[in-house]
Amino acid sequence: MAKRVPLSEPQFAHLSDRTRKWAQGARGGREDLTLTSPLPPLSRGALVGAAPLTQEAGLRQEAGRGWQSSRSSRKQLAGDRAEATLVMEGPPAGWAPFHRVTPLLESWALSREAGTTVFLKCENMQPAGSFKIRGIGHFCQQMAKKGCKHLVCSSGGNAGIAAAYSAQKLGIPATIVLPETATTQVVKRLQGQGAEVLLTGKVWDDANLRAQELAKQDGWVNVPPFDHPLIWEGNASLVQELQAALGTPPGAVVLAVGGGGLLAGVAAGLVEVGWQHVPIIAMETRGAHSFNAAVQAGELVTLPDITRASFPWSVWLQKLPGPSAGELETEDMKCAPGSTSVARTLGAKTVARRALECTREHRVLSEVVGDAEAVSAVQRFLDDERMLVEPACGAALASIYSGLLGRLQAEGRLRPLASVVVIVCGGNGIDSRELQALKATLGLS
Ligand code: PLV
Repeated sequence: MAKRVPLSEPQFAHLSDRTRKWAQGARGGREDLTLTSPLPPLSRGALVGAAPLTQEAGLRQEAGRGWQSSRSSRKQLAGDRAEATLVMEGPPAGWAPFHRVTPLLESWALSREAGTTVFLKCENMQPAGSFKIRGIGHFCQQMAKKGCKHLVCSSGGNAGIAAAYSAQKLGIPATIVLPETATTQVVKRLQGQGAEVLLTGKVWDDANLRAQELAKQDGWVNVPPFDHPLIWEGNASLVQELQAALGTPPGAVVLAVGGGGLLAGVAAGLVEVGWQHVPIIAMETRGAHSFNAAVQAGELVTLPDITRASFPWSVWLQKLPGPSAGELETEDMKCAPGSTSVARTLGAKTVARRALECTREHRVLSEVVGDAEAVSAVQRFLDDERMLVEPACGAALASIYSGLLGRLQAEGRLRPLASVVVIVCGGNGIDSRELQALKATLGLS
């Protein structure tokens, strides 16, 4: 066990109000908080209170520049005479997180569109091109510590790039399993990062089965793109950065949902920073709307397919278990004949159970937009902000460009918003030619 050191005055000063109150309620003050290892100077970081969901977690240091937090911090409480011992076992020196603190930009163009202040959390600026590096980088570091010899990750693209990037940093070989619909630029990028690339099946779920098989080999570890507590923990760092940048809570957070790892991480992060009252607007494209289907059904739903080339008339639902597909189909879930969801990286047929649970603990508005709205949002965002993102991210941006945010407020489903944060989740599966092709397919000029 490492040596215990008391928190320094500046470190104590960096505690959030909530955590300071907790510490004082527990024993009284700074002297009672001890650390097993000295913290490096807190340049930007703040110690923040733990989520009630993860009481074990005790305190956690924000992932500021250069130092990732107390993954196994813990507080020991003994009835009324609560004794607080903070045990911080940060990763060894040199194990800085792989993700960056991303800019939070106020967007003039989107604010004008939304009629309220819109902040863009620019996850497209992460080294691996999307927010995925937060959870996956954290997961891979933890696995490397446990002696993992080979990482395998099934992905729609971005999770794979994050896993390959992490593997390269850790010096561990990686195999990335993608559906056959993966774009060539994603495959090339992965190969360029030294990963072995396998193409299997039509959608992510097919690739996932293959990855699970491969992971049975000795020393291999499967990197789940969205369904694991470490992934949510890593993704939660995004909210800690929002708190550090904004200070006060935004009116709402808008994000895209694929398998629900971003949603689960953001929900946990909001609780951690005491912003659990902030609603989340969860966006999907029609045809990749497994979260919306689950919310409507009140339980997990498996979509039989993601793209609808072979399901031209409706999204047939295969509910597990329960009423027949027809009974569950709503107007919202129907899609135009022959249309195809282009948000490939939102294509998980079933969301993580945790994503659905979040709706019971948190105010989550599940909304679905069409492909054309997502792609048109990509184009408008490119023109407005000069940033090119995937249709998966376009789904989140469409909440503003399609007027959805205004409608939710007009219908009274959302209070009038003083500000909103849109998570620009990024994405690598796009370039100017791909955008042109998508627009042509969807009949957008
Ligand atoms: N994409 C995953 C899952 O695909 C992947 O393998 O890349 N925005 C972007 C740009 C994404 O790449 C993803 C997930 C999401 C949003 C949704 O995140 P999630 O899965 O955590 O809800 C099948």
